Amino acid sequence: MTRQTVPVLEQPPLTLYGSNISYFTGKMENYFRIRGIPYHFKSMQFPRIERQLKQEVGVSQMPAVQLADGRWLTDTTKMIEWFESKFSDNALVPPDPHQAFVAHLIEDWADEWWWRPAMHYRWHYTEGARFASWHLASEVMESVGLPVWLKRRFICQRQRRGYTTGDGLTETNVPAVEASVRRLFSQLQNIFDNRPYLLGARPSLADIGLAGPFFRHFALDPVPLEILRQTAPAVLEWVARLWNTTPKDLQGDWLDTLPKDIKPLLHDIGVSYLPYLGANAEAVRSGRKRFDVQVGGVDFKNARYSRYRVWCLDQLRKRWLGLPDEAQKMTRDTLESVGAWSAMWQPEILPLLPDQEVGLPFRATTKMIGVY
Ligand SMILES: N[C@@H](CCC(=O)N[C@@H](CS)C(=O)NCC(=O)O)C(=O)O
Repeated sequence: MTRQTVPVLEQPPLTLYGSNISYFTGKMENYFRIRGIPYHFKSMQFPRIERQLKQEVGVSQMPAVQLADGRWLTDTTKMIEWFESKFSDNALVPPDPHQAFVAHLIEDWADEWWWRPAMHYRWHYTEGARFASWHLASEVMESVGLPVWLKRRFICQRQRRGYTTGDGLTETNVPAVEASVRRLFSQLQNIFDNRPYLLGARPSLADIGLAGPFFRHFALDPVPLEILRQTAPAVLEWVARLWNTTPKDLQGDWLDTLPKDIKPLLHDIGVSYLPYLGANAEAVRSGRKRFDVQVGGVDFKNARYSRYRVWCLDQLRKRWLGLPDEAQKMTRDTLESVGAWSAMWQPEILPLLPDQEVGLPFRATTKMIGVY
């Protein structure tokens, strides 16, 4: 059978499979809306879909996209990059390569670093766990013929074991993790009090990345939502603004230079996220599936390894290496000024698998975290 040659953006609506309370499904929906790419949303049905996803894209994770021509895609970062390659305007990345690097860095940090705290707020507090377990039991496990209470119990245990208490969180470090979330809220409040999007009067990949933790977690789950209402209403406004952003909003101005209020975010990336990525890479290199790491004043115990995040660090390095000379220097100066430079280069050699993730967005080698 020959493939259709209709350009992908002119094809009938694609199908987005996921859950409508999922981090990465929400990120992808924000992207599609901003770009005006029509899609149908369908809730994944577990466990049935797992086999199909492994067959079609290599791993079982959400979201997954099926194009009208039948092809399947996965991984929000690489899917967005792929869809962006079909547009000629490069509208979601600032033209200044230094700011463009920062946009990609923030997207990566939003995807990988805020996942654990987002899962914590959902699954640690009774209000969050009740709401989300009921929702998932009736949404993505609808077709499982078990009592709802049993499905809810299974879901709570699975998520905690995989992503919260089973991924480095302890009674002792939870206060510091929650303090880091409040700090993020206040840094973003400061930014969105002054302008509509992170890097100017128009959305960038940085905003789309942060839609992951915010749209379907911090601004939805009862406990962080109340903190946002009380301490960071401009962030709530931004969440709604982003959801209401359409292609006509891609005309606004970028900022001439990187604004000062972005620096505290970069500082936190430098003291927490990048050293964590380095420690994870060390754990993978030495074959450890669990590791302890102290970053940004938080002591994580028995965090799960992630091969995918080794690749994320490699992607960041490659992106910096691909910058023009002047932008390399400027970016290095910025990262040095906030203590985020040297951490990006440790360890020197990264333990990647052969051809790791080269097939994305059509085929993934690894899941985000080494569990399930
Ligand atoms: N890097 C992937 C991560 C996707 C991901 O991990 N999604 C979560 C749900 S929001 C998931 O499917 N987890 C797998 C599981 O729990 O088995 C992306 O950007 O799409």
